Amino acid sequence: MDATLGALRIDGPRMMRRIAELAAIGAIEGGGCARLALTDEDRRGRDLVRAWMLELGLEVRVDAIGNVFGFTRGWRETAPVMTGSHVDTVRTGGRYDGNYGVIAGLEVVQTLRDTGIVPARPFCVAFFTNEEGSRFQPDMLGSLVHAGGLALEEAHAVRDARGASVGDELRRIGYLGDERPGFVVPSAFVELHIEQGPILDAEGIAIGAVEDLQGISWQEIVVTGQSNHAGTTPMRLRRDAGHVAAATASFLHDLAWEMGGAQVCTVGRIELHPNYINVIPARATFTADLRNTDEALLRQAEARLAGFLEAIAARTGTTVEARRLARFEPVAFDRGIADLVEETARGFGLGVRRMTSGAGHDAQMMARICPSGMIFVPSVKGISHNPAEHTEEPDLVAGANVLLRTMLALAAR
Ligand code: HGY
Ligand code: MN
Ligand code: MN
Repeated sequence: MDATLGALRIDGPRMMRRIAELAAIGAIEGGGCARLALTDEDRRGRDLVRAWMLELGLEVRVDAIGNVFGFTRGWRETAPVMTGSHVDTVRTGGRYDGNYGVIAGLEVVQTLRDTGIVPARPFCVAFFTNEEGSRFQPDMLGSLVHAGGLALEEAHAVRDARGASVGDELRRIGYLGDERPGFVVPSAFVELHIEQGPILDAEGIAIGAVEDLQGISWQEIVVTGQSNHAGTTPMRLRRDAGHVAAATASFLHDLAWEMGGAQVCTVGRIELHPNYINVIPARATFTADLRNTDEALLRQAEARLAGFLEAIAARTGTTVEARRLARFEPVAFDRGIADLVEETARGFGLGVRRMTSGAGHDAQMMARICPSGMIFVPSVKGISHNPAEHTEEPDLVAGANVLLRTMLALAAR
């Protein structure tokens, strides 16, 4: 590698300034962000990133599911190397989840522009709609549609808890773009992201070369029982939807411990109706998030949950309806890209290890249409989806330098 390239580094302080500027939009106590997909805060975050893309001289294109792409010259003639992630957050999000990967991509583009280095292929920096899936399900909605995994009309028709649809909200915030989803297929896709788990931080390793990503199963479960007086109703006469929800949450917790390995189960949302201290709940609506690296074991966990719900409904005189919100099988990333990330990290003298992603990412959808991979940097104490989410600046800078070098190598292939 020639001396110029060897000495090439991103501008860390400039990248940190952009991360702070974006984090100020939808800022919440503790240094995090609340920018739920397609809300006004999300629009303001999108507008800022799009303005940066235009300032960098990128050609900005928006597709019909609101994915935003910033291209360097020549992308129509030669398939670009693409990086990207998301700028929507969970309601109690940190400032790095998704945002870091998009801003590091812009930093890569600016570094090359400032040094006059023109890669062998055009570059593209993208952010995808509704990666988090907090407001609209499934998660990774924009990249799923881009990869052809969900029809645009179906995605536009998805509604949030208040009945607002994705299509109407895209129109309302001005991001119902005119490009057809999937209008560009990159030569390769690589996503830089915080690990959001405890491994790199605990092992003191700077870079994760991500080999695969675990399967995800999301369901919404509605239990219908009967409201009754909390004082006068004997236990034998109750049809207590709240009890079923609580018992299922405990069952899933115990199931994950019993299955062991990579199995995780989470009941993240429970709503009781009518939700008063002295009224036996008539209805409980709750979510079940099951994940495993092994598809057969994930199916086993789903079957155990279905069996448990059937039995407890019969025992309690309640009815139970489960609705699938998201279901993605485990994904293997491109081995060659994982090797390249590992080699690039070592080239910088950084510690690196292969690993699996516990979280879902847009890269798992891009893997359906092109060679894709991910680069992880440590999350302090593994905390994420929490305003306290933190990654040390040297780690953020190291990750962006690995992204720069990896994208150049992919362009040269
Ligand atoms: O749920 C996930 O893994 C991702 O944050 N959407
Ligand atoms: Mn993310
Ligand atoms: Mn997330």
